[in-house]
Amino acid sequence: MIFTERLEKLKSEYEDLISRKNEPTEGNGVFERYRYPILTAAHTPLFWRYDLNQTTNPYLMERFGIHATFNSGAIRWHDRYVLAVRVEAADRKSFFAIAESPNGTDNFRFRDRPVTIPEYGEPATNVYDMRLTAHEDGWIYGIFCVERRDPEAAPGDLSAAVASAGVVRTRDLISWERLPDIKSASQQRNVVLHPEFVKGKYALYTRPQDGFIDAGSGGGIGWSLVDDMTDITIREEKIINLRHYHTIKELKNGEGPAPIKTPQGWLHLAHGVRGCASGLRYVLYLYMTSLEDPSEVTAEPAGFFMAPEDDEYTGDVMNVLFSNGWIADGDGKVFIYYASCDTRLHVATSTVERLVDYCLHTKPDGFTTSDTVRRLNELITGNLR
Ligand code: BGC
Ligand code: BMA
Repeated sequence: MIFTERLEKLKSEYEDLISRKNEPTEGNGVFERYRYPILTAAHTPLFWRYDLNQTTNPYLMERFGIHATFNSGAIRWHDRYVLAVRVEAADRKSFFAIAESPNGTDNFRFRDRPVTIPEYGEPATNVYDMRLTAHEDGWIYGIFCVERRDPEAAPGDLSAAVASAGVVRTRDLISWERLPDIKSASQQRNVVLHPEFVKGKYALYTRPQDGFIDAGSGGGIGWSLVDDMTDITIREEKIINLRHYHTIKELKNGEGPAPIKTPQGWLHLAHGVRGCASGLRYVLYLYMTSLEDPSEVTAEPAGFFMAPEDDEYTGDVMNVLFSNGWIADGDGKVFIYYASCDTRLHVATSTVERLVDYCLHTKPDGFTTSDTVRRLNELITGNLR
């Protein structure tokens, strides 16, 4: 009896949560946040977490812990907003699962099963942060981080790991073909495929790094042209968006989702990381590159575009906003899918026009405090005239 009653209660609470209407909050003119996160661990189906058979689970206990739902790739697919979500189980392993919504801001539902990604080589200890790109060659590619323990780690060092980039492709977001991992002289995280051919080649945003955590001499977001997605070796890598002392991206930065094409140039969303007493602080920033040469930066507003606010500060990994998915609709509306603290997934909305206006009319960082004061005074002078 208790079993049946609890199950009914769980089911009705779950349906209420999944079908809850979301609403935008007053924004700063650049974008609007939404009242509720769009996906949390509680949004994963009950039949992922509970054994629903009274004989084998008389106490109706959770048998499989889901810890978090975050950093998701995003794509518009027919009339649906589709996310490839990083779902993390209680055992710290993450995997991908597809969730879809009819309107992009609420009613996201997970498909019945997570995505099965075939292994390539040594089985991965963990996979995460898939970027989805609908390429002009007709395939949808997913590039994600593959993490394995460092085979050269000292016996007592259980943290040393190696990050590389895994590649899958699909035509229907149902069956996924695994392609060889990307070969690169350095470790790689945050590798993203540009949606168009450039000089007849596939173009990749990369993020070379010296160690597993440290970007080290890897100066920032890289750019590399390759011939064939089924056999990628990163040979030449040029750094197109550099890290910089005393900025929001002093320690690390990385491309978010694939850029959006606009009449004024490619619009990019990225994350920047700095160190502070409480650890690493991750924020989001925007920049633009040229249509003729997508590796040439044409605009970059100073500072962050989005940083954690209120509840977004708290979670598994504090002080983190991260995004690897956004969708631009035909009418110019943009849905930015961002996660807070490696815990939950949110949406913010804007338009291509507003984001481009923000990029072109927000002054770049001058790298000194007196330049910041000069920019502020310029604005004040205009307003007080
Ligand atoms: C975590 C990632 C994190 C990375 C670097 C991995 O083990 O799963 O979320 O970005 O370490 O800190
Ligand atoms: C990383 C990313 C994300 C994560 C962030 C904060 O470097 O790749 O997966 O959100 O750290 O933990």
